[in-house]
Amino acid sequence: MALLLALLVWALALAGIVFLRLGFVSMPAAASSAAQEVDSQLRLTFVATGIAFVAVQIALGWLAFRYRARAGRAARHVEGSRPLEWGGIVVVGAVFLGLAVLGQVVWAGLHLSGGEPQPLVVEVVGEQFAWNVRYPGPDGVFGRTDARLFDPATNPLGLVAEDPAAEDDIVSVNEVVVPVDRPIEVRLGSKDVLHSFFLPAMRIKQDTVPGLRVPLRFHPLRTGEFEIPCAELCGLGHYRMKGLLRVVTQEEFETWLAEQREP
Ligand SMILES: [Cu+2]
Repeated sequence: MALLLALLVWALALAGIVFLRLGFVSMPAAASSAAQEVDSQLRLTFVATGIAFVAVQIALGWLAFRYRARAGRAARHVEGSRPLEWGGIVVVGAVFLGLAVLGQVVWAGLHLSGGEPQPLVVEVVGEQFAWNVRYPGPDGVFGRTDARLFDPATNPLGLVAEDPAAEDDIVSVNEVVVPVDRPIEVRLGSKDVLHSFFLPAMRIKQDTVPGLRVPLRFHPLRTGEFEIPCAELCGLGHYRMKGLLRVVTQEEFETWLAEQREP
């Protein structure tokens, strides 16, 4: 019975490892430099916790077998060991703190540093249930907006027509187009409630908050189309709130921009 229990523990641990290794649960391929950093940190965490997991499962199975009840004598009672317990606390604590500090360094590099110089700036404003996307146009300046001018059909961002800087602004809905291999800064906002701008392939996610413009930076390394789901339950239509990020070549980007400028 004890041997069976030990074998079961080991079989379950092995099944878990095989399940992970075969890639039944895997993230979309990394598509930005930040994603690669996040993935290598995650890999480190998996390796550290994986080694601990295997060691604990082996020990668990072995102890279940070693201290089994035998005919004629009761299962052995173990008092515990102070040095062993303290050793465990120190080792586990050191591993967790070490991983936390390393992870924090990656996080700070992605979110707290000023980012790369001269990013392409795009504004993305969430609303129930769409992403409004705005480019500043040739002048590089976002024109003024006014919430009283919001019109879902003709002026979703409430651009002020009298402002010369607003004249060349380009607005699209649910489609963010950016050139590959260039730093991008998305300025996130919301018209109504909390939404969350999620780019799984870039490993970034940021809540959008009414009244705030929150910068989010990434650097796409390959072309392709990437879904931008809203990752914050924001109302009845939340399930259908998703945009598309298209990472294209510089030439394709310029062509697209020119097309958008035509009235
Ligand atoms: Cu939403």
